[in-house]
Amino acid sequence: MGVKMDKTNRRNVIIVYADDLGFGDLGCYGSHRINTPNLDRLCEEGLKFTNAYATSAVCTPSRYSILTGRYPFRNNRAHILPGNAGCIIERELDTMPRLFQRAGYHTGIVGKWHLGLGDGNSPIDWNREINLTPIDLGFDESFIFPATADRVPCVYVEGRSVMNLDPEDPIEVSYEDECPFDDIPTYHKNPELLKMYSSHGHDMSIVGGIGRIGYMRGGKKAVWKDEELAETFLNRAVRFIEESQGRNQPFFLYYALHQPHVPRVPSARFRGATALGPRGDVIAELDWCVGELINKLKGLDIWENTMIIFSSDNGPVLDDGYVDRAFELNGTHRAAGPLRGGKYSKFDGGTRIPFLVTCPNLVRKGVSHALVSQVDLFASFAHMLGVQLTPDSAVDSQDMYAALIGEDPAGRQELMVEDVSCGKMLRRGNWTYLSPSEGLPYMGNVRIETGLSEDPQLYNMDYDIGQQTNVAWDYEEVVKDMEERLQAIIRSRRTR
Ligand code: NG6
Ligand code: CA
Repeated sequence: MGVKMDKTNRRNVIIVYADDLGFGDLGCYGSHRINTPNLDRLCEEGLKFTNAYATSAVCTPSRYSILTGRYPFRNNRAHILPGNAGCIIERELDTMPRLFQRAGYHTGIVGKWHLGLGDGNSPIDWNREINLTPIDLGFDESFIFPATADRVPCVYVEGRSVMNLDPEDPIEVSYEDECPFDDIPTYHKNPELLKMYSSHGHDMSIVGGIGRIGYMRGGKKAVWKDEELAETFLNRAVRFIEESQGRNQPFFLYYALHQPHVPRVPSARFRGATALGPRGDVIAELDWCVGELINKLKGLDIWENTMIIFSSDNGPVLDDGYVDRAFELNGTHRAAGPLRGGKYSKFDGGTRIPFLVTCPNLVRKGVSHALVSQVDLFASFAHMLGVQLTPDSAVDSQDMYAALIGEDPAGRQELMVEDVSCGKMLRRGNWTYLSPSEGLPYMGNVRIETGLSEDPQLYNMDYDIGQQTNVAWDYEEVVKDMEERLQAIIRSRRTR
């Protein structure tokens, strides 16, 4: 585990991870209708990737991969989790923050978690210390919300405990279909309390005037205010960075933004910031958060010595279950850029995401077409830090350090991604191969093409970035080969 301690491998590292931000949502990726000046500036100062992928078209599995260096299929619980799920990362598993700890870093997480809390042996008691949180997985400091902005409990968890909990007003959470609490406001019983309507789902508890997934009772003082989420997380991220300055250690921060996931509730300042309604406004707010972060780094004079990776956990969706006029006001904006499909989808819109890497004097400026996966960050950081990985660490992570800093224009030979129902896509060179699977080709509620088909699909991304022309019948050998390769990856042993 030899760690070389020269200045170059003692850089601070920040991963800024957006939630449901699409390949076309940022100015630097072609958006004209949402201004993102801060991310565009970040892009200008670093490297913009055009062929970077999350490992999944939804949140939990992508987050599992980034933090463990494993493809989601290696964990059969890596699916969109309810807010009361046990933690799906085993306590013993090597994690990215542990890697940084081994290299002598101070580590922190701020923002969305969505990987479950508690060891799962008994239901979580939100009124006590939680026995398995990010603190047990390599983060020295942790300030999170448990699942998503649309799932209860709508509270912050700091370290092991719910923040601002009043023992006189204990929190109870249920994900049963029927509400077990007869004294709480619910969507169908108390429509007069709603300030935002559901278009599908989100009709259980009402918290802060918004219908949520799951039922929650109590915890009145602990409940977050949706319009304050962005600033609360930003302040915590800034506080973590400031406090890290007092230490003789570099830091690693995983800053998981909650935007632009539903429900989209910007702070007053960003209400109406764009012509696209709440979805555009929260992207403008997200951009502001990143700008504030950069200003902080510059103010502390550590910008030169900090690497930032900015990305998103999965592709975009307009209507994800609330009536917030995302479709009506979208106009000509293309949230997935030229890609087909979006969140949930096996088409590239589900998993090909914005991916920016900056680090002055290290990362080249410009555009990289290298093929990289978020699962690769783990092994790439190990390289950067000079830390040897053990055979069972980050088994799917490839060392893409040279690609990340702009020295290798090619990156991976191939990578695998999953759609919401765990169907597989293999990208190899210019080919995308979508393995046959049952299911509807279109998700009507979110209006997204799933990419599901009982026929094999093969697209040449060089000529057909929008995946319009299936050439599987013209290249039967390629199809056969790629299907075999997918099966081989799935069967592969869990060692590096
Ligand atoms: C879906 C939710 C959606 C969103 C998603 C998870 C409904 C109808 N839809 O089940 O709103 O919460 O789960 O998103 O409830 S993710 O980005 O965290 O994966
Ligand atoms: Ca997401």
